[in-house]
Amino acid sequence: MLGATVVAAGCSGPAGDARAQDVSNVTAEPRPEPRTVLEEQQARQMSFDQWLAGFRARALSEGITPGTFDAVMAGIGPSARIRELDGSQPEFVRPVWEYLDTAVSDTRVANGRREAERLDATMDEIEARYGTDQRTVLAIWGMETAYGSVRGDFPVARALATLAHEGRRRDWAENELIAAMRIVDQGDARPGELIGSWAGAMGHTQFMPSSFQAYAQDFDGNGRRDIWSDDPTDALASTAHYLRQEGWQPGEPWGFEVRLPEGFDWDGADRYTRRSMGEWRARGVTRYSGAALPDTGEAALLAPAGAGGPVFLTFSNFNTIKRYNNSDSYALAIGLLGDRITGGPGVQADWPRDVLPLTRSDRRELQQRLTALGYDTDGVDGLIGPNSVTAIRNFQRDVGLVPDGYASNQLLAAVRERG
Ligand SMILES: [Ca+2]
Repeated sequence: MLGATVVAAGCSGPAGDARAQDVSNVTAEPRPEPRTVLEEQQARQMSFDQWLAGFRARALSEGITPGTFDAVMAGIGPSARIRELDGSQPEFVRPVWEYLDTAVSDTRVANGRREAERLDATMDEIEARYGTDQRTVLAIWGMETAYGSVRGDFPVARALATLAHEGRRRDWAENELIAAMRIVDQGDARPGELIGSWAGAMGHTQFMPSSFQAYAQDFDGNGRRDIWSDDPTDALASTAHYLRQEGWQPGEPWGFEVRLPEGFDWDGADRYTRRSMGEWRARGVTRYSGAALPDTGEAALLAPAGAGGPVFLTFSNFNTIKRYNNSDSYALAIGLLGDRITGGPGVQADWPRDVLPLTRSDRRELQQRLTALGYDTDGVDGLIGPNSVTAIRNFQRDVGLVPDGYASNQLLAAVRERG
């Protein structure tokens, strides 16, 4: 979802903030009296029609032709299924290793190698034109739609109309719907071809309509920017174009796994701060193989499961991948999948599968307890950001633990022991 800010389980792709769902902002509307199912349906249907009338005026004022508006919206009503999908929020955080087991499965690697071979010449041409690493483009395709095999079957107009009518992200959904209509007005797709995910992401690499408007490419030169058809050429070129425009640095890696020395200095070593290779070398960091770090580039230190698990240096291209889907786990999966497609080893250190990440309510408890103990987390929101990481590290230092800042079940137990 291009432009997303948070990953929800089960969908991904350039899909704007449909997945930028913070459970703390979701509140049920008060219902003074229960209504019958029929009354509910009538009330909702009426308000949908009211919404549609207002939205039609807005879309036409922004240049959508009446014929396109009416063709795209013909027979469209709200979808209970989409409302349900939009409202679901997982309480339990999936450990990163479980996510990677699925995301970078042997099957996805094998299928990626097959596609890399099949599309070899096309991928070379796309990389030559846009400068974006083709392994990364292949990996995004593999992750978003299993190389085009699961491209979504929701009518995008219905999905976006449901989300706009529902109201929580009305402006966003209306803007995307207008962008979708513009695709039809421009002749790139017919109304019935606007098919995608429940959140409105379309085609092989799951572009939102606004991302399509900004970045889609007619790479095969047939006059249409076609990201929906069985031929993935335009979609892959569009993805390469997107990444390059969002800052891809040709020739730089996304990152790689590293090894830390005994007694590693964790001070200022975190996922937020990029440092030179010289600085990391001075702290004793090597490639996982033991080989020296490269001479150039700047990278941050990512320890997704704390000091007891695999550790990576991540370069600016890692953050560019996150422009596609703003999640460290997603970007790590893309990097690792691309590596493995081209024969790389994948993750080499063992994951600490008994040290679990905390649920959202556990994270709140951790923040409350740390703050009470004098380690200020700057609020109790259940999200572990830089302030919480600093508080955790200060606590860890004071009690003699490795100050990796990782909010695990073991850390929470250690905090509970001290009050
Ligand atoms: Ca084309």
